[in-house]
Amino acid sequence: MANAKGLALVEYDEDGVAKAFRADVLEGLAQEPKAIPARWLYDDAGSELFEAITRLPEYYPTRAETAILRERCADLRRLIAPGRAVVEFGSGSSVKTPLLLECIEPAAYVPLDISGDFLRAAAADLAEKFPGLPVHPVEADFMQPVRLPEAVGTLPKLGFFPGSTIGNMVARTAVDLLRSMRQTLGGDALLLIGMDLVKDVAVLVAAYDDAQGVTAEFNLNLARRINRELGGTIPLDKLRHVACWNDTYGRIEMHLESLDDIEFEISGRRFALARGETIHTENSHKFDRRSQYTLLLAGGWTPVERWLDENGQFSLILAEATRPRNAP
Ligand code: AVI
Repeated sequence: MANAKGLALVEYDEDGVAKAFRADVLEGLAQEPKAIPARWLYDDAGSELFEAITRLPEYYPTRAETAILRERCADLRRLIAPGRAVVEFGSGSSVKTPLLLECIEPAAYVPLDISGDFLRAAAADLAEKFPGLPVHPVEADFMQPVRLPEAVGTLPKLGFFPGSTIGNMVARTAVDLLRSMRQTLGGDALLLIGMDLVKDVAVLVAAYDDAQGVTAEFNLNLARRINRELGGTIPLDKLRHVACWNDTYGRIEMHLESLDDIEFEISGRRFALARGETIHTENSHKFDRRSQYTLLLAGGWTPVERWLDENGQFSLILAEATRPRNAP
């Protein structure tokens, strides 16, 4: 679905619920093992909880990536010429985006996000911090190619995809997204992408199962959202948050595990969970250099430079849209 300007829009039903949310939940709970796409964790409450996660002592990715942006400002300025439109996939966090914008002298800033209220708040915040910079927020599902506002049509683009959000996708979806980003951004684009690294399992698990229980709240908020928006009757006190390392796929998995045999309804459909059964709610893949480069190349992006933080926990990669050429 597109609006008059040809921008991708999220479709809502008459109750104001995203149609795809209902479809994904009903489909995901009818399959075995049960799973719901992680993007539905981010309603307004989920987005706020995620912001709280980024400040937790155990959650190193945000601090590490922010440190790279601070330390590598001169490198970024050298490799990214002024005058690009920065297109951020997901609306900007309060710290990272300004660090980038301060570094590279952009001509415009275009945040893309599926969560409209959060998007508008983040865009207003950025516009205030950078009074001379044109800001064009676009409410869209960036998993599909997005037609950007005409105001930035002729500018060369820099895609910005921080936070290792790419790690929340299985390889096929990640490649589809990278290809679609290339289509959104054009053949002369650059992409600056954050990717988390494989490390000690205890460090990883602690980052997704923090002592204060904020990540547990973030995960349980999905069940709360289902109850509120889809008329669900999930007994929330019978679910617990689980984070575990899947070594085969190189990822942290989040699940909601049932503490009992339970039954509930969603949008008039009945579901059951046996005690110990889980709903898989998120993957967070961790990478090494080879797996990163393979993924980027498969998605149509050629790595230009790669930086790590001083503890070697997280990486930031600058890549350019791969130009068609003969190769062996
Ligand atoms: C947004 N994304 C990169 C976070 C991550 O680390 O995978 C989401 C998250 N889930 C639990 N904690 C953080």
